[in-house]
This record gives sequence, C-alpha cells and structure tokens, in this order.
Amino acid sequence: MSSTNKTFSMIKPGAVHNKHIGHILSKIEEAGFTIAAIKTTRLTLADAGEFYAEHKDKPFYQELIEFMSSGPIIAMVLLKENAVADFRQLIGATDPEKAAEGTIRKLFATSKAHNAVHGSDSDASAERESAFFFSRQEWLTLEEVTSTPGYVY
Ligand code: 3AN
Repeated sequence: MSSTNKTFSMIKPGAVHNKHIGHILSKIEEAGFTIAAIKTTRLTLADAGEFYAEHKDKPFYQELIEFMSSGPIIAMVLLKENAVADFRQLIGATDPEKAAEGTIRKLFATSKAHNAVHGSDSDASAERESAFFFSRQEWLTLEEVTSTPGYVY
C-alpha cells in the first residue's frame, strides 16, 4: 500500500474526557476509513513538544503541548484511498466555528485549542506521526485487514 493511503490521527484529551471516543470512531469508520492501529496512551510534556516541534515558534505552542499532555489520548493509524485529504475534510477546519456542518470538529471541538482530533497534514507527516506512536509491526495493511480466507462474516 502506498503512503498516500495512510493518515495518522489522535482523539485529543478533551474529547476523551467528554466521552466522545465512540462517536468519533463511528464517524471515522462510516466515512470509509479502516482503523489499522489504535491505542490509548498519554503524552508527556516532552513527547508533545517533540510531536508538535514544527509549531514551536507559534504563539499557541505552550498551550498546545500542555493541553495534549493533560490527559489520555487515542492514537490511530487510518487507511483509505486519499487518506490525508479525505480525513482533513472529515475533521473540518482547525477552528470549530469555521468547521463545516457534520464534521468531527464541528460536532465535538470546543475551541481552536481544544479541537477534538488531530489529522496529519501530508503523507510525510502521516509516516512520521504513525512511527512516533507505533512500530511497523503494530499497524495492519489493508490487505491484512480485508484478508480472511475462507471465512464469511
Ligand atoms: P490542524 O490540526 O487543523 O492541522 P495546525 O497544524 O495549524 O492545525 O495546528 C496544530 C494544533 O495546534 C491544532 N490542532 C490546534 O490544537 C492548535 N492550534 C492551532 N491554531 C491555534 C490557535 N490559534 N490557538 C490555539 N491552538 C491552536
């Protein structure tokens, strides 16, 4: 599978705290994504700083890394054709007030900072971010997900 078919996502601490995990996973699966790897974990402040290093000069960086290390998150590798772009469309704009109706951020984000989910912004980011949380053995390929020889569900 080419890298263009993979993205990385996190359900952020606010959405985990507000018990939106199930709803968000439903939206992701209903939109045609396959969850290839998933786990509940936590970021230390240093982890969050490393993950978001590209934003270190932005005014919201400190708030961002403190929020992202404030509680548990759900980390996921997601598979679908055109995954990066399609997932960003599914989650909507960074600012929930600007996010389109029906998008995950419109439904579950409470502010620009507490915006429910992360989605990779490029294929290169998807690779780096997936590898930040998972070893290669921990995520399935689409072939592994769909291959159930001889079994009818
Ligand atoms: P996106 O996640 O929509 O690609 P980025 O990459 O610009 O947005 O920003 C990364 C994260 O930083 C966002 N998901 C959001 O949590 C936070 N963020 C972005 N802009 C702001 C802002 N103006 N104020 C507070 N937090 C922000």
